[in-house]
Amino acid sequence: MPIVFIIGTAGSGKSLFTAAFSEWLKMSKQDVATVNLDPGVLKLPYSPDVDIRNYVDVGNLMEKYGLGPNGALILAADLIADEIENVAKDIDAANADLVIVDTPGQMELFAFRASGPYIVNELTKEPKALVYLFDAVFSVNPMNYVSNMFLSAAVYNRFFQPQVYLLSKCDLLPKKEIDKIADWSADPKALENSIEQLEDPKRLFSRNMVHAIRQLGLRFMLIPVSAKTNQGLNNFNTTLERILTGGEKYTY
Ligand SMILES: Nc1nc2c(ncn2[C@@H]2O[C@H](COP(=O)(O)OP(=O)(O)OP(=O)(O)O)[C@@H](O)[C@H]2O)c(=O)[nH]1
Ligand SMILES: [Mg+2]
Repeated sequence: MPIVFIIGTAGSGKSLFTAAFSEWLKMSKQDVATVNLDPGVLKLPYSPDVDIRNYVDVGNLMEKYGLGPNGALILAADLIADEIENVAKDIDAANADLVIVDTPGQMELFAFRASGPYIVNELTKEPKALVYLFDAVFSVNPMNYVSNMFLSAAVYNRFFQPQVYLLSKCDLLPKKEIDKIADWSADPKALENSIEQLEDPKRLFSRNMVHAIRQLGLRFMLIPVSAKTNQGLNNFNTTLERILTGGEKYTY
């Protein structure tokens, strides 16, 4: 069964998007399973079919090793790799046609330690994709947007898997602003224009960053979505189906 990993900076909307998209798929009778890979999360907006917290307990780690919350989270992020067989077994038992994986809150614990790429590579040999969330409220500033592009390129460099780019929480901005951010992803010149209009002396550096990214050949279209209004889910799903199944539905 194909697997999609939801990734993004802390608070970018990974968990709520996992909830909204899985519910939306279920409404169209698609057979989907959700996986929580965040060992530190206390409350989730969905009931995961597979939950890493059954195997890795951050509270226990703090007690057992005398760690603070951050140290325990780092240890937990490393330990989830040891549980990959259990997670794979639970995913198999869920017997769905598509698996959505909600990754740990702090992206660096997943993307920039050894366990994340190991899990993505080893969990399945079936088609997979990463979904990278750009938080719309953060990305509305062109320099923040450029920083996020760089982060997403760094994530791509770690996983080397097909990556889909979402503009999350787009219900929080006026349509005009959302269109502007989407334009930046479609047209680097539009992004450069917005950067040039800034008074900020840092804009020269941002402009050079845009050039560097263009040289990497990383071109992508941001898909605006909202986990509150379900806007953009159809569009996103079509893109995902194309990548994971060559355009077929997951469930017939
Ligand atoms: N308005 C609005 N709020 C959202 C949306 N998605 C997420 N949020 C809110 O943003 C906050 C963070 O959302 P989460 O889904 O927990 O984000 P996350 O990336 O899983 O966060 P961590 O795992 O804690 O790093 C919550 O208060 C959500 O209610 C959205 O589409 N629209
Ligand atoms: Mg989360």
